[in-house]
Amino acid sequence: MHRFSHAIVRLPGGNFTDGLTSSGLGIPDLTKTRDQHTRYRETLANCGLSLRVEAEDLRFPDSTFVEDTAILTPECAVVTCPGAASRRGEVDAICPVLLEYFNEVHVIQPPGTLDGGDVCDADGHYFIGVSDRTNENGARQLADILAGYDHSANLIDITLKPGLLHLKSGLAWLGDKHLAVIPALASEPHLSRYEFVLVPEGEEYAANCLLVNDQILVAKGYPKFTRAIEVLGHPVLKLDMSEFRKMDGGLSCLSLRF
Ligand code: CIR
Repeated sequence: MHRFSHAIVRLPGGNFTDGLTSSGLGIPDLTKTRDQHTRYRETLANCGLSLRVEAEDLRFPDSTFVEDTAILTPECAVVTCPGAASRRGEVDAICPVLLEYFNEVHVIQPPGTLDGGDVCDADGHYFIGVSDRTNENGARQLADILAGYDHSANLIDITLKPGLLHLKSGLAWLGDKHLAVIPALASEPHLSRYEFVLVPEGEEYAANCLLVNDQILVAKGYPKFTRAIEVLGHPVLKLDMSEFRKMDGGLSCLSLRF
C-alpha cells in the first residue's frame, strides 16, 4: 500500500457559507467550521503527514474542498476541470503548488470536466465516477493519463443515484480488498471483486471516510458504521464534520494526500 507523507489543505474562508450546497441542513457556523478544520489538520499531522496549508481564497467560497482540484498519484499530478462553473477557477491557485512537488503535472481539458471527489484510488486502481460534476469526457481523459502510468481504472456512472454528489460520497477504499459502500452502489459490477463494509441506512454520510496510512478517519456520530470498520483492525479516528456536511463536504474533500 502506498503511504502518504504530505497533504495540501486550504483554510475555509470568511465566505465559506456562500458555497454550493444541496444539504438543506442550514448555514454553517464559521467559528465551528474553523475549529473543525483545525482538528482535521491536527489529525492529519498526527497521522505523520507534513501539511502544506494554503491561505483562504475569498474568490472561491468552496475552495477549502481542495480535493476537487487535483488527482495525485505516486507518479504524477492531474489538475482537474471542476464541473461547477463557480469552482472552475480554483485550479489556477493549485497548479503552482503542485509544480513544487511533482515533475509531471497533467491538466484535464474542456469540454472534459472532472472533480477529485469522483476519483477513488483503491491502491493504484482507480474508480472514476461520472456524475453531475464529472462528465464522461473528463473521466476518460483521466483514465487515459493513468493508463500511461500502468494504473487501471473503471468508470462508474452515478448520474442516476439520487443524493450522491460525488462517487466518494458513497465509496471509500479501506485497505486490501475492503471498500466502504453505500447500498445504492452495492450492485455495481466493477466493485464486485472487493469485500464490502456496507454503510448502514441512515449513516450514508459516513461513507466518505479516509484511510491515511494505517488509520481510518471517520465522521463522528455514525456509530453503526464506525463499529463495522473497527472490525478491520485499523485505529479509527472520529472527527466532527457537522459544518462541512452542511455544504455537502466530507472528510476526503478537505485535503489532497500524496
Ligand atoms: C461543492 O458543492 O462543490 C462543495 N460545496 C462541496 C464539495 C465536496 N467535495 C467533495 O466531496 N470532494
